[in-house]
Amino acid sequence: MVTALPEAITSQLADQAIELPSWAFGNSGTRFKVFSTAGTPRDPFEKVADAAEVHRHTGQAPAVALHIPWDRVDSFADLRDHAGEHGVRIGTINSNTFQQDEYKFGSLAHVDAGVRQKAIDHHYECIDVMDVTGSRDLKVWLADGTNYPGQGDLRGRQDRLAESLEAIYSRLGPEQRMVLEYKFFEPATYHTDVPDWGTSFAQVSALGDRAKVCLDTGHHAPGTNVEFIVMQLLRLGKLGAFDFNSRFYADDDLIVGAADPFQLFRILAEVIRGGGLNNPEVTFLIDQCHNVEAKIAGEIRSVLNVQEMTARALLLDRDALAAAERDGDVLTANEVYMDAFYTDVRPALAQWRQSRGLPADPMAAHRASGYQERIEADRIGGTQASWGA
Ligand code: LRH
Ligand code: MN
Repeated sequence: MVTALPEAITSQLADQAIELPSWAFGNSGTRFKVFSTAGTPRDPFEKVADAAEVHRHTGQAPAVALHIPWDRVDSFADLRDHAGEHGVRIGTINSNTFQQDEYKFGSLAHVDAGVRQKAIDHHYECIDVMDVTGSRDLKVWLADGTNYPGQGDLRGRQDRLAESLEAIYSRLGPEQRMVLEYKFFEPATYHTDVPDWGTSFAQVSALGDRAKVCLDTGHHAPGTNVEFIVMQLLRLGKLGAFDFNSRFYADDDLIVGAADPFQLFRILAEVIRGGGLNNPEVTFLIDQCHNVEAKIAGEIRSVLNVQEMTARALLLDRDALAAAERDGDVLTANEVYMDAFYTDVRPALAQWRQSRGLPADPMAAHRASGYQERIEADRIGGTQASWGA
């Protein structure tokens, strides 16, 4: 355990900004059930207010990512200003071409030009939203794929996807970016058109400098060395964003660091090694669903897990690691690595937060604020927000 963190570390933690997903504040679930929860927002304005509650107590979550159409409003200027009044801003805009009948056999990779154009037009709508909210990133995740061998021409789909992405990329403003998210399966079960980092890298590299890869930590085959992919994408200058969460089996979208804290530590160690921490090129976004646990508290826990593991990874004695590597001293190298992981930074972080005028224990502060009780009392009636799947 460390009682205090050196300024060299706290200054980096102070700059760490973690984007929250608007959809984590709405109801979500599985194909079996989407549970409702008292106090759940009924609209994007209430989602933004809940995200601001997380930032109020942690000081590290200054932006909220939106998902279109889940967060479609009459005036995005009003939503932008509402966010500002709550001390946060609108971040990444996520497109959605996975919930309409026309997209049964795909969207940007669909064999029918009319369906592709519909999907491209949806991304143009998202870019229009970005123009109003001042968002830099358009995040594209596609459910496109097939369920049976022979169902689709894998090569033809890649070529059509490339064409569609080019049309979208060419509409971006000079300060705007596209981040293309990959996922090895689900909902498609035989092949997914953007299944891995290599495919996303190939597609975004063909587009240009303002197209990058989005790495969702829950989107890899079991046993994948995710931190190796982080290292490589940073090395190639193509890591644009993280979707942080954790999983035991599939794309569980659980609280980041909950299922595998050591993996989160290893990922953050490569982020720091590769110059990805507090790098404006690399967005830290949380992408989770709180199916059974309290949503706002769940997001606070998530921000704290990323912060705590970042602090531990910043404690890594890289000179000792390099020396051990040079000497072929495997066990010493691993010992140095595990020392940092096993170092309890929580008391030092609590003290540091207090020194910055933030609550030592953000979770306790949230619970003491009565915010959850207030929204449960106020948000009666209306339709609770959800994925609408
Ligand atoms: C797909 C995904 C993607 C989002 C959705 C909410 O699994 O990770 O990032 O659009 O979840
Ligand atoms: Mn994701």
